[in-house]
Amino acid sequence: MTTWLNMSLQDGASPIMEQLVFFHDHVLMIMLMITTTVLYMMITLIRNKQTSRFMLEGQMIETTWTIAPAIILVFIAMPSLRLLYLMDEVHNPSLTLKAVGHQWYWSYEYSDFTKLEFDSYMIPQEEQQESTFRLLDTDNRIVLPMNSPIRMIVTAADVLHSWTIPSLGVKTDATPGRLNQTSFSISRPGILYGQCSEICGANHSFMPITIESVPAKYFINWVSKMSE
Ligand SMILES: [Cu+2]
Repeated sequence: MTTWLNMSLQDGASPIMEQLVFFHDHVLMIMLMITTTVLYMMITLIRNKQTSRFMLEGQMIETTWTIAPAIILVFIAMPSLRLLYLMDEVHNPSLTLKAVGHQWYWSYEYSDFTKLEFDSYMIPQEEQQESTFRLLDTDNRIVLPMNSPIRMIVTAADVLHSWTIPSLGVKTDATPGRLNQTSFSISRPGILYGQCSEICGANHSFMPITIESVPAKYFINWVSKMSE
């Protein structure tokens, strides 16, 4: 989750998010390269008093400054497309979780098991404890096994919502009458936090998402306890 003074992205908790962070840093390096070059050129132009009144064209420099940006764009486009297609792929999921957005809470259905579904409300301020995070913790957390490919099905019951976990690199619109699909695998145990990311009404800020990522055997224990 985001902690104090964290200005960058959250640490990746899935292989895809790790790659997204690498890509973000890669693009920032290219931007740094361009901005320093442009800044240098602007400063030299301001400081230089010479003018070339009779120079109307320079074939070499014009060819260079047309082709160079095109090459730089290819170096951004290629890894970007790679990630786009990796994120789109659903790799033979071992579990499916359905999230339904409501005004203003999420409900979840584990469609692989019978009668395993629950609502997940934010813990109100009066019931906060030492261990809970204000506006981020829920009464019923999603429990998911780590290191397993998981398919998310996201939809809504009333208005648009958006199911988001920043550390997994997942943000999927929840639309009434539509099933959106996304997938991820969590690479470490822990609690992951997210919030609805579509302005969905008065309590939009108060429908957080919490995932408990646990080893597979704990997950099986949890499932058998829940379906008793
Ligand atoms: Cu919402």
